Amino acid sequence: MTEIDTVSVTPFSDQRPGTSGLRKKVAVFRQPHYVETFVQAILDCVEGLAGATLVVGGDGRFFNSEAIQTILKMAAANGVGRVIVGAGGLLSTPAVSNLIRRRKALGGIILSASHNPGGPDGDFGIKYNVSHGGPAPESLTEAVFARTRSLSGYRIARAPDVALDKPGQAAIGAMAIEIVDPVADYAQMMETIVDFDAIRALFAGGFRMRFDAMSAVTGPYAVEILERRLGAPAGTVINAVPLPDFGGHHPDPNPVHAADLIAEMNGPDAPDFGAASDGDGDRNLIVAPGLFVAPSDSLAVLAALAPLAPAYADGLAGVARSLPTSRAVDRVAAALGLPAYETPTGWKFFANLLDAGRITLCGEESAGTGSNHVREKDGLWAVLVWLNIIARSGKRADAIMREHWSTYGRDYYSRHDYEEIDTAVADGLMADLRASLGGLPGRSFGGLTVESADDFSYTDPVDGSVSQRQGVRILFREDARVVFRLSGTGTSGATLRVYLERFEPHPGRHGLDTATVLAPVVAAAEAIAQIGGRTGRTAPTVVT
Ligand code: VG1
Ligand code: CO
Repeated sequence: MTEIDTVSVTPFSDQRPGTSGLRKKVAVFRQPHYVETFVQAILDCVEGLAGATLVVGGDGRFFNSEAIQTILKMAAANGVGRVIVGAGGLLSTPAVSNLIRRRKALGGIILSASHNPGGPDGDFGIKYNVSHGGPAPESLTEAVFARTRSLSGYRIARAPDVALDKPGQAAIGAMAIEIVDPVADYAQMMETIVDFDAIRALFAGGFRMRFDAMSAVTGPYAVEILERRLGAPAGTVINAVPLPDFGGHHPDPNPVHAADLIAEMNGPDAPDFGAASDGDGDRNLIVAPGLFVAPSDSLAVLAALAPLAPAYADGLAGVARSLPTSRAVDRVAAALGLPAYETPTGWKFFANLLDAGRITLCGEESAGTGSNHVREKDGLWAVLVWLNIIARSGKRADAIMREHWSTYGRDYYSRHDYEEIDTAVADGLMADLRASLGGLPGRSFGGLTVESADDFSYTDPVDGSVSQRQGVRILFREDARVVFRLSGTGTSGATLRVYLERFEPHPGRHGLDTATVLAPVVAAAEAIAQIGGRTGRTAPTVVT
């Protein structure tokens, strides 16, 4: 008999999940009972746990292995029937979503802080996904938060650590543990979605690609799929080995943190196609030779051309984007007669729409795109669909982007992040901004006149749930827009995100510098929110 310990704890007050699970400094997670309290709260709040199957895996960051051993022992002590865990403790976020669905699991626990840096001084995170494979809805994350503040103890099996280094079977007491190849099921799924033969022919013809896995979880997936199954030359995938500290980098696929890739793609002998993914493999960055593809534009291109991939050959049911994502995809939807939805930030809001069959594709400005094949954003999937589009259309990636702008117009887009600002200052800025909204319409800032201003509230069309205060959006008559919101994934101070965009219909003006086009919008945002005066910052921390 495996003995079960019941350990008494004093609850924590800071375990409210944010945009994507609970995310904190590693030092916070390493406090005694911290992981255990959060995991017990999850296990207490999900229904039907007894005898059920859970999927567990993470992005390989520092503390991944320790957390997984704790979760396995707690799952056993709480009556879980079976845990499917990735060998080495690795599973990308979309691979977890796929396994939950394919194996009809009750849910899954993903260990990741996604794009946040890792290592002993970095960040760690835990997120829970439900039976459809998507992130837990707010009703569940709020219930978990309430539980973390009230529980008095947790249950854990007294058992040795389980060897997870290679696929196989294990057990703790009556609970079966199935250690799976993290890549196999995912790679198999991709073969059913995109045209592998067409992409194989592309590579066989000398097409050159660079994929930066950023020393995070996507490395093994990209090597298996791009190099082994699709025949891309060895070395196509760089930084392919997952490291606990991501080699000291932020595994955040944007032009700032993927600067080497951008430089190579702008160089004299640039490959034909460049891509990168984030810590847990759910985001993607697309770079054409000499042309960075804004994630919002990538979503629009996918919406327009996904039917070139076998899984979408019959067309799309509809599309969705998060509030701060540019309106480029809306223009495609309008042209094709597709329903288009605008949701709050974070994938949990897309899951209901996907489940109800209202949309096929969705995405976010932060380089997350996905479809109804899982209930998470999926970095490598987006890269493969782009390759499929290139292979089937016979066009270069930069030509595809430019032709898209000619057809639909271009939404110049940029995001300005002000990181680690004082929380009280950030809250004050947002509160005053909200209070000022009523007086903004009709006022002019530089050459821009406010058309409308509101605080985005979302009513889920499927279950009727309401999510308020999801971001301040200001629309200008000149077809420009600013969105302000505070990040829900940061771990120190507050991060103010300012999303800026301006539409340009004329093809003769599609080759301009983004910063120049957006300068008046930046000035209007500053005049409206007084960011400099309030935060003391003269410039954003990160511009993407
Ligand atoms: C950020 C992004 C958001 C994304 C979220 C989780 O959230 O802006 O679009 O869904 O990260 O992505 P926030 O609240 O910091 O703006 V991931 O790849 O970190 O799981
Ligand atoms: Co991520």
